[in-house]
Amino acid sequence: MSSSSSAAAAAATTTAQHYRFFHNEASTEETSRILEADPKSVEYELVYFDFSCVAATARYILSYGKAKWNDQHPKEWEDKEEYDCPFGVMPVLHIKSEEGKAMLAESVVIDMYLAEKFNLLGSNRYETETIKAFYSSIHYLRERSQTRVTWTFADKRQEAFERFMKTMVPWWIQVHEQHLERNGGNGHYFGDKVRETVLANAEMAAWRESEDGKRLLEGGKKFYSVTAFSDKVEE
Ligand SMILES: N[C@@H](CCC(=O)N[C@@H](CS)C(=O)NCC(=O)O)C(=O)O
Repeated sequence: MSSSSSAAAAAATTTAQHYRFFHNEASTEETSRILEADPKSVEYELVYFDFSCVAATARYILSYGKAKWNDQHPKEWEDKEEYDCPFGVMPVLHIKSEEGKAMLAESVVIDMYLAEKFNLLGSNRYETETIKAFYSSIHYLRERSQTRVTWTFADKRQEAFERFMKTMVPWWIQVHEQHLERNGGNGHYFGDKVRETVLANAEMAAWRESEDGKRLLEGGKKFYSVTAFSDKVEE
């Protein structure tokens, strides 16, 4: 091996050691049993920043499901916690049972997992896959707004925002309104089994109104204020 390729290999090993892998001491079957356990028999720990954003849905579902859960906010992200995540980003969900601990990464996976655990993913395979499709389409709009508007060059942000609002958003709304109408205009995308709306759900409303819920929402506003149009940046 040449000295440059051995240096590259050493660097790759160092980087790899920084990130947590999905493998643990337990077998995949043992870990899977933790994931399959009754949600009432486990405790959840959601690791994410001190604001809402991509962890918001998971927190709502955990509240909805009256789960035993807590929020963990990394305090020394740059130095350490980053490396406790498989991909160096959060959220990460820990599921703790008497049998041990399992970890899930990626918000989409966490949200789907929790939705299924708390019976929010329909009652047959077709409903499940359709609900997932709506979720993905909503995620797509969020992802596009983040990459095209929020985290673009500061001097291009206003233009990017106007373009996004004039083209992408009306198109997306039109498509989704068609789905809502096609479902009979009952306020739901698909089916009519769950008639209560998110904000009318007592557990989710309580979470939203709690000190923690309000603090996390405010945290998001503060965090994203750095992406305000330059003449409106809050000091
Ligand atoms: N694909 C990931 C993306 C998550 C993500 O972007 N997380 C950001 C916060 S919103 C993060 O952890 N950033 C850490 C960093 O950039 O150092 C998911 O959906 O879970």
